Amino acid sequence: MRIIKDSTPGRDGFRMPAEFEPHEGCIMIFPERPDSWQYGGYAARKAFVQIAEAIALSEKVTVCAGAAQYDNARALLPPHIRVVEMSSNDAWARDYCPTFVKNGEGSVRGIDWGFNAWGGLHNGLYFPWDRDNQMARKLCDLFEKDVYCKRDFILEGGSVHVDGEGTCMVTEECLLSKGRNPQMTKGEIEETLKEYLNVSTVLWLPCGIYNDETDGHVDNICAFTAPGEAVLAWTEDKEDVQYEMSRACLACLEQAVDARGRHIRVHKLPLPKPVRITEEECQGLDACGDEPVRTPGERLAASYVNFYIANGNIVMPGFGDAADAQAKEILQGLFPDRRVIQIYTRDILIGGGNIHCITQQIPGAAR
Ligand code: KQY
Repeated sequence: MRIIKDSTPGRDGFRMPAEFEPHEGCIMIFPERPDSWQYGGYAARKAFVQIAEAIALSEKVTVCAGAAQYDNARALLPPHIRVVEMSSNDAWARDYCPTFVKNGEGSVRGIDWGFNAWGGLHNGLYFPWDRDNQMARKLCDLFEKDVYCKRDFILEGGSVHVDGEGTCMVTEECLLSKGRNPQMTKGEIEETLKEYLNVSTVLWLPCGIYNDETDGHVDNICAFTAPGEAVLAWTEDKEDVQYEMSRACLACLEQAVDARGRHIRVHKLPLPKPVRITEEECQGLDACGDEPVRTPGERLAASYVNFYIANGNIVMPGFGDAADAQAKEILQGLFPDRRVIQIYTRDILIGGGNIHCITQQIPGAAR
């Protein structure tokens, strides 16, 4: 594996494909830390296994597990899912596994962004994050992909979405947050995204989902479903603080023009009723340091937008809410060639994210 420090994907003709383009496979990390996953992570691991199995219906899945969980991961996951031992600080594959880019000949490389646990010493969610920060490089080695070193730029995979045709979508709340790249201007951040994702247009949504501890990752509020089309997390409840946030994003999308000169067709995806953590769930979370702790009644950043697009399936969250079925129906309509599988993910939501946050696709040649 070559570590590329003297060039960029843009210069070399590599671009980040959209998630709905063909995959070679998917990477996940087995959950373990007891301050993220309630009651030692038993229930979260069961949900991770269901998600891995659903994705493995149509593409190869590799699960990284720390030494302490390796045997358990190997026992819980079926034989066609590969398990490799790899240390990490937590299990957010989207955010610190490599962002992969591809060229016209189908050659794939990784990008190794800097990772500082969603805000470093300013408002990061745990310390240390050194093992997470090594993962992109280790995985590129494992998958035999050369890797662009961009560790001087803090970026999580969940904070960007691309349409594969020159457009990238981010939120100002996240990319301009003080804990990431405070020394850079908005223009400089935009130029970096253009150069590394090889896009010509960056759409800046104002914000993400209310109380999302990632500072409003785009992957929880809005996602491309096809070139020129996106789903947006939506509520009609004017009393909900999310109402104005989603409206502000809609207003932004309605006046946006993408890299191909298209107006974005926006599909509203209903939000579940506010999901709040219970006293009992809070009691199941260990305290492992000075990280923020959850308090009973705290609203969790539940959103159906946090789904994964596999080669032959959509794997989406369910919350046991009345809107589960409607959200599933909408996604099925938008992806008629892929069967939508809905998985109850409250135990992942308690950790601070959902299915998209715990998966990372590797682009491939054919579907
Ligand atoms: O991408 C994400 N949603 C990760 C959230 C990390 C939460 C740590 N408890």
